[in-house]
Amino acid sequence: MTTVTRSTCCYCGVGCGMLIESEDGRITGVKGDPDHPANYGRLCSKGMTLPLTAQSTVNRALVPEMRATRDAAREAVGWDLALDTVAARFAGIIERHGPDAVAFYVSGQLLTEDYYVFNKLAKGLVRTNNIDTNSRLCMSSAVSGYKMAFGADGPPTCYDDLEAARTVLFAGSNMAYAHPVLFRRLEEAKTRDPSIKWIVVDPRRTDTAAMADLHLAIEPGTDVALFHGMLHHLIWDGRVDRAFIDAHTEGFDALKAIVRDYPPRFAAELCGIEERDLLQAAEWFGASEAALSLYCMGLNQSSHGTDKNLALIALHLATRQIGRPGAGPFSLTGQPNAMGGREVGGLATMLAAHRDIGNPDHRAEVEALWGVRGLSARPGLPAVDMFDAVRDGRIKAIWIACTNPAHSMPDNTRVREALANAEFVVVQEAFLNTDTVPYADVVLPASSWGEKAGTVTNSERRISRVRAAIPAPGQARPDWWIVTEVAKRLAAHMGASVERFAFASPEAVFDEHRALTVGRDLDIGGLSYAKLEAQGPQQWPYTADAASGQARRYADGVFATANGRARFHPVTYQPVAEKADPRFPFHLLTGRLRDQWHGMTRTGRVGRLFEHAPEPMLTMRREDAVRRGFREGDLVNVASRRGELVLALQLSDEVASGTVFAPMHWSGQFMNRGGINETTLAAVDPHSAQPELKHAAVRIGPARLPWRLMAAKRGDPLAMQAAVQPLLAERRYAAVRIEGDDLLVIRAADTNAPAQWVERLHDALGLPRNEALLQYRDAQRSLDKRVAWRDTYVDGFLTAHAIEGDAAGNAGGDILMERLRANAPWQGPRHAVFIGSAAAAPRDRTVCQCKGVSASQITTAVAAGADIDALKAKLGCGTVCGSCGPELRRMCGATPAVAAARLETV
Ligand SMILES: Nc1nc2c(c(=O)[nH]1)N[C@H]1C(S)=C(S)[C@@H](COP(=O)(O)OP(=O)(O)OC[C@H]3O[C@@H](n4cnc5c(=O)[nH]c(N)nc54)[C@H](O)[C@@H]3O)O[C@H]1N2
Ligand SMILES: Nc1nc2c(c(=O)[nH]1)N[C@H]1C(S)=C(S)[C@@H](COP(=O)(O)OP(=O)(O)OC[C@H]3O[C@@H](n4cnc5c(=O)[nH]c(N)nc54)[C@H](O)[C@@H]3O)O[C@H]1N2
Ligand code: SF4
Ligand SMILES: [Mo]
Repeated sequence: MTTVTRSTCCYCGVGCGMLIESEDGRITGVKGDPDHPANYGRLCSKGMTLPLTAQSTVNRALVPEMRATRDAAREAVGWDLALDTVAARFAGIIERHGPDAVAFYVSGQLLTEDYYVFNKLAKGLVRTNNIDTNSRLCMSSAVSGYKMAFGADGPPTCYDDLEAARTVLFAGSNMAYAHPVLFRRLEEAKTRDPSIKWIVVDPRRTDTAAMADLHLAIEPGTDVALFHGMLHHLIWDGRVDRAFIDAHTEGFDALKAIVRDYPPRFAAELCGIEERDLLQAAEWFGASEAALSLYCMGLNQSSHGTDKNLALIALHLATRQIGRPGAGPFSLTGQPNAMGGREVGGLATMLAAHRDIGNPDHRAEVEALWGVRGLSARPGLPAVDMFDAVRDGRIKAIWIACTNPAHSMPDNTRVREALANAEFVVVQEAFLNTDTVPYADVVLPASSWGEKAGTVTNSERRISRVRAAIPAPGQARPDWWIVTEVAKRLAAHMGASVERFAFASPEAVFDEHRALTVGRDLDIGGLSYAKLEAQGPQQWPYTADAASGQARRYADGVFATANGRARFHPVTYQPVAEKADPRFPFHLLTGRLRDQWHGMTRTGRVGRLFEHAPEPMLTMRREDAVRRGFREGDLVNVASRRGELVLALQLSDEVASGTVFAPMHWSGQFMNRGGINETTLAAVDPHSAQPELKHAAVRIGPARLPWRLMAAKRGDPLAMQAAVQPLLAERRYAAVRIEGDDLLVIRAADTNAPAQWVERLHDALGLPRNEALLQYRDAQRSLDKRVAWRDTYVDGFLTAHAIEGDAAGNAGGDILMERLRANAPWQGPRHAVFIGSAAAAPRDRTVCQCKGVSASQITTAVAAGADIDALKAKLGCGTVCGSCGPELRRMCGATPAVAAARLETV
């Protein structure tokens, strides 16, 4: 019997409602919830494949683990011992060194209830504000921007504005990849009404940009100059709303004095774009009936991210593009519960329910509600400073939950040094093979998507229920439970009341959180689990006397500042923290791919999700590559002042000359190094402390690695991946991926043939060493080819192959790969399996994952005259989740009216 459980997707901030299907404690399927107001039944490629990520417990954290000393291996222990140990070690360190000697580093992927108890533990029991989260890397500039401009955090807009907007400005957001279901809503609105204008501000021509009416491919980091140039045009053309400015804002004249220095021509020059394009953008924005801006990491992840937010918000305020349907500055949240984290005050610089640590009245309110005294008035350390403090010993113990900082923090070598240096590290994880887990003294196994219950808040301030469909595997427990169990033990050590953490359920936690919001801007006094059950997901604020939540804020022009006026801030354009120079001449941009999620602990379990981008690549402009003698697929060395790694080259005209792009996703789990953050830098924004993850200066050189290996084997891909993972770091380049349901593919390269490594890989993969193995060695050409047969060649099925040697001799790799993929008995003589023309076509990229349609099928159809509708009808691509739609359109050559020469007025 199939059970259906209503829940929410655990990936992005769109917050799609999902119906999880399960049978006998196993998740069997998932559908979009037709009644959820975020997605109305839609899901993207990642959401649709969630059940596939939950099929196996390989690499899941199933039992608590501990190690006796730093050099010892971790061993399984009971929950009681693990919880007692964490509490005792924290208590000891707090007693010896004070509360600020411990820290908590948590995540926007925790549920609100998990987040709440962590925050209460740190701020209310330990009395340290050293609790920060990966949202510092993600949303903190948006938080600073909103607070400085409007007096309170949170977007004024809602998802219905996507359909009501007449001009949509995407600023540093690749929504086609990062918020796909909302992008579907925008696509549909524009199809219905093609007069809607899209402007995309992004140094890269992303799939989002390729669909725009106007793509402003600005130089990295120049957004403030662009927005000021646009505002300059609107001011001196008399297009600002002086009445609104006078009645509802302050600080305009100071900003105007600064904007005077950014005439459009000069601003366009700073941005590296045409002046007429800047003017066109200003016209479409300023004169629109409703202009909506959608912004994300291209603005936030900057050493001037707050300024970028403020300059964009200033455009909205000056033209009164706010407070009515379809208008407003809409910060898209990345993680499923980045908003919930902000609500419970889950950052080192804030208190519960949007209160401030530095405000004695706010502290007193929280003290009264929690029944405690002496909340710390000292702001805690934000992420980058926190790990620096761990590194230099000021912080002795750190508890990390639901995030993988050894991968995702900038300059992550520094973070690894910090973790190696810490006295005590706790990692609360659902999966064991992340780059952070090896540093753990204690691993606390957490239940994860489909197994846990609580609430999350999406980008439009909408609170949805998350429900468990199946029991957690092994002894994994929900995050809120783990935290309260440690908190009770720690309270006992500290002589504090254990009662304060005696929550019986997530609902009890939610009710306490709700009480703290009453009277605040995010008041949810009227909301409860029962109401969410009866009325479905609701937006905040939702006060006790309200019949529903509030879709839009500040519609009356009254803002959350003390005097009710929104504030302009006199910000100026500042360049990126690390300028390109002759030694490091390239601008490195980083970001996301369509089908992978962050460190890939979940998406990396599904073969299908590798098809769109099988290996970690560096994208470079074709001309730049030709000038350096690089070809598509070449391995290149990417080096910054901090670190280096080898990536395969992808040539494209999507990046500008002098700029390269690397995805953030790969880590030590799927490659030999800790990923692109070995090269990024920890420069942060002065207001938000958010690091500049979007930009670093790098040098790109050839990676001279003549020894190559290509191997693949059929079997349980997760088990094989786990066995191979520890070997990856030993090679100069190594990447592993899953193909289909049961193939693991490994590629490696190095300067010399490594002694013994191939044999260890052979054994890790479980290749046979009997007559089921056929091996061919050519010492002269230093070539070694192996094929493994199912059983002993009886039925002729290949189960694996490996080929290694000098690059020149490697031509047979593709043909063996094809023979393995064919999964049919080999017909010829055994030894002939090695022979074949090397002309086997390299594997095609899959564009449509739902229907398995490849790039070459699409290009062939397009060459024969197919348009997007014909592609859908003929090949079926783009007809299920729609995530490939933007790419299909781009492949059809539907190029946007970029750099429209004419200046139209709307
Ligand atoms: N598929 C997928 N979706 C995701 C995630 C994922 O891992 N995978 N993660 C989620 C999370 S947590 C987040 S935060 C969001 C992020 O969502 P987005 O911010 O939309 O995604 P990114 O690719 O990080 O960055 C967006 C764009 O910023 C551009 N950019 C770089 N520098 C600049 C600049 O100086 N100015 C401007 N204007 N643009 C610049 C980059 O070229 C990039 O295309 O995605 C969420 N959704
Ligand atoms: N260069 C570069 N770096 C970046 C970015 C970028 O654009 N460029 N983006 C930054 C941004 S915006 C973000 S948000 C971060 C994301 O960076 P991380 O937070 O490090 O990313 P994830 O891989 O999602 O980490 C979540 C971890 O939680 C685990 N997990 C999953 N479910 C549960 C659960 O229910 N409970 C517990 N306890 N654990 C669970 C997962 O296995 C995973 O290891 O990366 C940042 N780093
Ligand atoms: S858009 Fe995709 S990843 Fe984001 S919540 Fe919806 S289904 Fe999940
Ligand atoms: Mo994020």
